[in-house]
Amino acid sequence: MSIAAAPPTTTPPTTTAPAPADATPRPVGPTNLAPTPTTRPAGPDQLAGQVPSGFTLSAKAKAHGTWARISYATNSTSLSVRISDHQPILKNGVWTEPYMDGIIGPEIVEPYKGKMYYDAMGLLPGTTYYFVVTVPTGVNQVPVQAVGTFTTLHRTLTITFDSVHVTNDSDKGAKGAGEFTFWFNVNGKQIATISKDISSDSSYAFKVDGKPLTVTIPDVLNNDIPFGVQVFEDDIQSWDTCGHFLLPGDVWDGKAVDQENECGTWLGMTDQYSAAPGQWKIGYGHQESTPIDFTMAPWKSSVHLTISGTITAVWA
Ligand SMILES: [Ca+2]
Ligand SMILES: [Ca+2]
Repeated sequence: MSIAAAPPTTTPPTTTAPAPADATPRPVGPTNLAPTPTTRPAGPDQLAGQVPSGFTLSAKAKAHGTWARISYATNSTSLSVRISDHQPILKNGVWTEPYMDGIIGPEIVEPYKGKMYYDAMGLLPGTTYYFVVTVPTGVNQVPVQAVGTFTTLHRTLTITFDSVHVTNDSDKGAKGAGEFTFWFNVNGKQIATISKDISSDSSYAFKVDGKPLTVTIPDVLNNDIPFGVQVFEDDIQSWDTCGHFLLPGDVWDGKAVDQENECGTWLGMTDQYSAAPGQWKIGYGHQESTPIDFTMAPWKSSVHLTISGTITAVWA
């Protein structure tokens, strides 16, 4: 596993003008978004009576999937960062967000040596945002701001059902290994069926055609992804009639069967991947590229087993 995008290790530029000579092409908005206040198309220098504040500022953004890092350089001891999905406008010489309800911020940031950045968390994937960084200045001083835009990365989700560990196959003594059938369902679709005899205190790694049991879902934006496993342990004898239950060879209709009788044991287990941005969990925020492990186990049953799997988000 790896974090896809390591934090920048380079020190941000320490001069203010012109724009920082970073190698990253600065995205261009629908209209001219000035990269630094020094290239402001109109405003401060046309405002009568304003004097330079002496503050310097430059800023740039690096977008991830659900967060972005705004790196800046300034000689100010304080500044504010505002992130919005609305394009800022230049009004009376000041960059402002038209709806004044930024998605994030304004956050007051106090720069100190070694941490000249602000991480905007809780963003949506595949979405364009704008940032406005502002150094507080006096009313008679030329505003010191940096603006820019970035687009968060798209998410491709991979769900892998790794293995099952059976602690009790429900088939006592000489009845032999449990005769299991597993139906796998992801996002409302059956993706695989596997039948396998597995005895108590043993594990089985799921394979389909010799490959891991994996499903990939492209471009997961803000929709949660449900998934589940249906299990049947077969005890059918020749004289039993179990016609209306899910049986090997059937297609799972999505209804969870939770039943135990002389014909066998049916279990339904479900879980879901939450697409909402999170901050401090594995698989979210700074750890958004770290695989999430999951397990599923029935609560009450003569069959005791645990299914293990992994969910991985890839951002591009
Ligand atoms: Ca049984
Ligand atoms: Ca059995």
